[in-house]
Amino acid sequence: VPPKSSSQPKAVSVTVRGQTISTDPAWFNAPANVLDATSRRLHLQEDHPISITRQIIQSNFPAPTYKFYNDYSPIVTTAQNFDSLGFPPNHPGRALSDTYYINEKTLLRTHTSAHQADTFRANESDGYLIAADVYRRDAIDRSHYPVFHQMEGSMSWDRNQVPGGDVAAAVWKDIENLPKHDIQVDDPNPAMHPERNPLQEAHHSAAEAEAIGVHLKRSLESMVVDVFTRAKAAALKEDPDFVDEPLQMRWVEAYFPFTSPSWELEVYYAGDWLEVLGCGVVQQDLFINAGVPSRLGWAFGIGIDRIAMLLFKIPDIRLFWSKDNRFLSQFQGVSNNLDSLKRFQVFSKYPPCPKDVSFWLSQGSAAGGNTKGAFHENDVMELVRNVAGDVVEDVRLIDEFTHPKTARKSMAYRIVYRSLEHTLTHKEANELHDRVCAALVNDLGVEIR
Ligand code: FA5
Ligand code: MG
Repeated sequence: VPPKSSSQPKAVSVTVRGQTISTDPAWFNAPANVLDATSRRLHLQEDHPISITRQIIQSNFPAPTYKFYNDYSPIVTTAQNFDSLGFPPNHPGRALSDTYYINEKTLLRTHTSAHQADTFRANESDGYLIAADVYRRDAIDRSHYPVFHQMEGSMSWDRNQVPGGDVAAAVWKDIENLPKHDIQVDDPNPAMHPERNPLQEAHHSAAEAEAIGVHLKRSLESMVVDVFTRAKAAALKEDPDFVDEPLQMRWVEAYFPFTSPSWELEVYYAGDWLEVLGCGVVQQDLFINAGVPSRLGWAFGIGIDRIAMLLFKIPDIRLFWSKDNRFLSQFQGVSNNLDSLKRFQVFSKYPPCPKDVSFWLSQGSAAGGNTKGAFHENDVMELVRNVAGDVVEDVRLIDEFTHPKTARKSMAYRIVYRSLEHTLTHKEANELHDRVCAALVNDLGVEIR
């Protein structure tokens, strides 16, 4: 149960996309700005960069091999979001500090994987893509926002439908038909690791898992290469002398409860490695529980916003929520003609306004926990977002220590305020910061130093 707070949501029910759900005060923690976002559906809004990016990703996974599902409701059950995917009961992702709940069993999906089990059960095609808005209590910076968009993808082969029941051979044949690219992708780790990333040996052979892994990685690499090729073509249209930074990608070992082995793909962007997706070989229990035990295959989940940032060179994830015409008008007509893509022109760069706040935690609330009364960093993030809205660009812990005598814990955060639409005056920034400090005291019970 999160700490009681004055900004705590109080409604007895919420209506999301026409569905009314009763709230449970012990669980309900979705603030109004987050609930409002459920009606935006940016991934379906014509000529919106999120929607354009969805279309480009989709074009790399063609119908009828892949079927597209773009309209699943964001309201799901804990069974869909966690249990069906093998999340253990104590998994941190289930905590109120990380997830927006409506009541004990109902939440705003935290990932598009919430629809994997249902889509496998429907069994309407070998492959599928699911694009949707997802919700998480998370850090605040230029690549994290509490609402973002994911594209889930999966491809599977039915043992009973491939020649001789030889899935590995069938997958290798399909690999030959995938688009080829000539980018060198770093992939330093072995395909599988006996403890961290094991083969599901009760269900398939190493040859099958390896072939599925290659098909998965090649499909995703080609998609990223396509995104970069389109971005480059757009830049060259305006500037024939344009020279792009070479595209750099690398595979990193990962862990998800619903895939094994698992990987993440990172792309080098603006001086840093940016994680763009997670993926892996689907845990066979998902297929078994969905009534399709003879299928095996892969799944991935991409952050569409992150790909859109790479594609358009958009410097800040908040821009996607902007209703400013200087932003939206730049993408006009692109949904109907993806080749008319233009390079995004930054229309403003207003100065940042960094402000620090340090405070003592209230007695007995150790940082990092998420049981009753405990301090959790995501509570700070959300509180700042609730007060300052999209004017907050970044929130970062810059110092923490425990007083040697009193054992009280002190934390210091740097909050960067910066509007995307105008220059913040000192007065505006100070007023926002004062309200943030007051809310920290009121809602989290801290003592400002
Ligand atoms: C998942 O959500 C898994 N469901 C992905 C998956 C699907 C794995 C199928 C295996 C099989 P993760 O939490 O890493 O994984 O999120 C996936 C992607 O979403 C990230 O790589 C990133 O691109 C994007 N993402 C995550 N958090 C945020 C955020 N706060 N803001 C914007 N994008 C985010
Ligand atoms: Mg991740």
